[in-house]
Amino acid sequence: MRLIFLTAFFLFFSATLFAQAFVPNYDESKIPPYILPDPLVFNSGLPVKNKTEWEKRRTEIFNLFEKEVYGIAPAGKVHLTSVVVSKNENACNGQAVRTEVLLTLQKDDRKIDLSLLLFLPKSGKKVPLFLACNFNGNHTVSTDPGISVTTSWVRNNPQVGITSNKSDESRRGSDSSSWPIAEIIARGYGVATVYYGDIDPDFDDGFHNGVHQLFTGIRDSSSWGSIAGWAWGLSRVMDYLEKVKEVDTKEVIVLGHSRLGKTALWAGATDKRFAMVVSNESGCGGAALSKRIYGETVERINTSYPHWFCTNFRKYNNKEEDLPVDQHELLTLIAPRPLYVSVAEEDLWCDPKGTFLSCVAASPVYQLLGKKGFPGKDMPDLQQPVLGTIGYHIRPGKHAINLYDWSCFMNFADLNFQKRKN
Ligand code: GTR
Repeated sequence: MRLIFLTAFFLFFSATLFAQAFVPNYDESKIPPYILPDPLVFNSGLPVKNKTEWEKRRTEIFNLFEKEVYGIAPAGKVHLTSVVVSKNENACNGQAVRTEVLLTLQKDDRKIDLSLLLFLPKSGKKVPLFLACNFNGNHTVSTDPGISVTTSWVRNNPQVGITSNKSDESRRGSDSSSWPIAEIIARGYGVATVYYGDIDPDFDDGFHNGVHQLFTGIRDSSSWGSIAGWAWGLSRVMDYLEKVKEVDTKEVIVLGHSRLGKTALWAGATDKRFAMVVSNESGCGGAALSKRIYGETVERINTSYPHWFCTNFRKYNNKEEDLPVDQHELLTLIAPRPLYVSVAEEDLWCDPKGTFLSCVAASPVYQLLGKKGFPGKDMPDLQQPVLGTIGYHIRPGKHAINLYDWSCFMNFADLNFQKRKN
């Protein structure tokens, strides 16, 4: 009897373990045959023939992404107030003005605060600006001692001494290699950043904190997840930037790395005020094609991060073939605006090739809209950026955002904003 019990227990235990073990596919020959939905064919099967028809088709694609992937953000408006908290007139060796602004978003009797950090070159002109969330708090992006240490929830990281979900002074400047602020300023761009945890803390709490708490409606399977929340927060920052006289609001670039690269894409899709989008190593649920089933999969991302997407997205766990959209169509939602997508050679989890193929498959929409789109059909060599209306590079190294990446983003922005002025 005992033996039977022990055997049954062993079998159950190993089956559970087996079910949990996830082995990502990194073998191109094991990619299943797949058909990508055509962004230029209506759900009815009819072709999209011109710009006017594209706007209707865009709405179809947008609705699918809202309902099935990221979730629908509530339509209600919030009241925005701002207070300047600190200013350094001599940031970046006197080249920039650094400001911290406390933004309060209020809806009825509920409110949340976002701390916005802004660096603007002292050019005396309206400047183009990169707007991006940061991962660990504003004080981590620069060594400037005047930047407030975030008091918001942060993920524990015992290796660097964070054990009670609070950051501290020791983390000041710890992410500065991802934020080459002096170089960005020297090239004439401003930078604005907000800690993504201010917008929505990155853990699954059933959507009681962050921006979700501002709206009290009943949630369903297509309600917004955290990525949609972060993107919505970036739009509220844009509401504020529209009032900053030094910022050229026709040249605001929304940028993000990794989960925040997914966020930047969704922000660009939901808010056409973003004149350009940059998405670095955004992978699954970002710029990489899901139907290739290479690296991170839909099931895997929904399991590790159940709060990032709407619950409808879980219908496609291990059923990528049933997805009514794929991520190249997310890119088409940004057309005709310039879009730059970048990857790293060793970051296979993010599927660099699937990201490239996504750019290729988005290109016909740009072309229909009279833009160059994505030139070429072969993966470029390392550090050979492709520069169409969609730009792309692959660089050596791992999952990160560094000075090389930023230099490419600025080259691409220079090019496109120049074209706009000519
Ligand atoms: C990973 C996740 C990726 C990517 C990354 C990040 O763990 O699987 O989708 O978003 O995190 O944001 O750093």
